[in-house]
Amino acid sequence: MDLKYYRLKIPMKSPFTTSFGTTLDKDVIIFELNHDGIKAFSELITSEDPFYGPEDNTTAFHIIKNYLVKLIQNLPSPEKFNEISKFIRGNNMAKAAMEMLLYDYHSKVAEKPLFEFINEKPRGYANAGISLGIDKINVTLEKIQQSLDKGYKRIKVKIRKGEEVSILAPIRDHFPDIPLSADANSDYTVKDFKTLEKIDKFDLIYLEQPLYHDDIIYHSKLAKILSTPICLDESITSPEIAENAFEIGACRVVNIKPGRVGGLYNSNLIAKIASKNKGHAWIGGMLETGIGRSFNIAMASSELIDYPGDTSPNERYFSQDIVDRLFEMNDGIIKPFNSPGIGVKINESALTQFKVEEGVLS
Ligand code: OSB
Ligand code: MG
Repeated sequence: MDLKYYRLKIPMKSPFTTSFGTTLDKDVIIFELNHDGIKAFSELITSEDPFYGPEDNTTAFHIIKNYLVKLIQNLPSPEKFNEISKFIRGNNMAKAAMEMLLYDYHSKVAEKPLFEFINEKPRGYANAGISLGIDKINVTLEKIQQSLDKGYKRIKVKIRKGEEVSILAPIRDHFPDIPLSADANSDYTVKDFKTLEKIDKFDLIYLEQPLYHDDIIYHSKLAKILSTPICLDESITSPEIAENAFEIGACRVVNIKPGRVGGLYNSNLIAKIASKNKGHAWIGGMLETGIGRSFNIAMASSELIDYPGDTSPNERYFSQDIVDRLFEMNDGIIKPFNSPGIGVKINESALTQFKVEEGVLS
């Protein structure tokens, strides 16, 4: 088994601002496995800084290089990998990069498209929403109109403390009836419940991760006060926490990012937990390249994923992506590729253009 990595820096089409910072370039690590004529890929969803969650590119790469590479030498099934990597605590994003590499590999061995390989109930397509970063309000209004024209099924906007009303009020004035949500990326605290109550009048489908990145208890208290349903993103790091979050009423909706929960196996378990609790699930994103995106779209093509996700086609993020095939969206629907595994590979000229480092791990 040969394993290589590439570190790339890819310019984003436009800056993406959240409550925790602005992304101008995508600084990403891609893995490429070669074995017996099969080539598999995966993408690490961490970024340079630990601002979304506790891992970053450096910590995750350390875990992969010094702990996880050994565990995938015999190309275990993803389920088996989940089991044998449990003794390494946390570090889900690092684990997910290896787990998804195994999923791509094994679905290629089985000669099945990934969306069929991983989903017990494949729907065959993903419902697409868009996540818009914080901008001047006129820019946001214009981007919303363009997104609606393109067919997106749900608009999500980023908010931050002190700007919730100045962002959401003009949006609702201009677009009274659109399916709208807001994502705070953990910007509020237990002292802000009064402020958060102001959000109820905007009739959002849900409010995403208002409080602490690792909390479910305060979210369950907030959920009792708000009429707006709560969606958890950062806090849901395992199927067990998802189970608890639904049980105590901390959320009615869950944003599943395969990279945040340790991979696709856990993503499926969490989607089932949401459904069992009569909640809702959708697939989020981390501004992935076409490699990570193809895993997200495969996962989003399951019947268990009932809400539109942050799964835009490649062109929304990059003028030049690093893959040989691009997703297309029609009427807010994106179809996964119908060839084995993720169905995309690296475009060599884009790789040369954006590569800042490469190396061999095995
Ligand atoms: O919280 O969902 C988030 C991007 C980076 C970090 C966190 C988040 C996001 C997004 C973008 O909302 C989703 C996407 O389009 O990939
Ligand atoms: Mg989020």
